[in-house]
Amino acid sequence: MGPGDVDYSLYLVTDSTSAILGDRDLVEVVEAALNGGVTICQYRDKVSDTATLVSTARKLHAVTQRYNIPLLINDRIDVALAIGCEGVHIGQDDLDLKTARKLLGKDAIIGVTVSTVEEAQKACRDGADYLGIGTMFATPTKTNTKSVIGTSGTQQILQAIADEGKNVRTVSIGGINSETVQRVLYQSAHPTKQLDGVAIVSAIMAAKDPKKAAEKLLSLVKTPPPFA
Ligand code: TZP
Ligand code: MG
Repeated sequence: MGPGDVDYSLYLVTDSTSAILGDRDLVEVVEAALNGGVTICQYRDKVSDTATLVSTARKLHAVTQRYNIPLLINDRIDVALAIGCEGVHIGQDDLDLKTARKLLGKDAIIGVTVSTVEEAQKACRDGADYLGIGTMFATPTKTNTKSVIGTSGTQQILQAIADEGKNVRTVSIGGINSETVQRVLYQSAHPTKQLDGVAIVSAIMAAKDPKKAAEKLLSLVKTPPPFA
């Protein structure tokens, strides 16, 4: 699977904090979510040490490979290289995209978080495969976000990407759940550039039944809303 073939419809971003994971096993929760139809997964772990990151990433990769979906690592190019997974997701304060590309190669999937038109234009020009556009809505999962941009800010960024003329894929992130997902997709859409999917942490990871939560979200992503 090359970077161009990726299905971004339902992008699971993991969380290892007790507030979201509780005492459940991360790999089991992720596998349940994959069973429910998650199409791409990012291992995001701000609490574990490097040795734990590598061993957990290996376990997650064994599972995502069985489901034939890509596994990306948040922030840590070294961890992605160590386990040989499909790519990384980097923020504005992480190792820069051009250096990440040099280290990981042209076949790696590299995504970048963007909150502004300027950040989106730069990431397009520097060769991002996809952009994580956000923060859509304020969320307790990430409180140090620079900006909450809503559907109108997201639409402006989609327009800028369309103007760049590059085939960069896009997902929205922040506060997306089964109540908000259709509004996010349809109110953000620009006439020539729509979101390819939604990235979700708590609405799947903290759900009592992550499989059911993923199933419901995927069906909402695939269904035009009543207000379209
Ligand atoms: N980046 C911007 S918001 C966010 C990240 C990683 C967290 C999204 O979490 P949730 O629980 O889906 O709102
Ligand atoms: Mg980061």
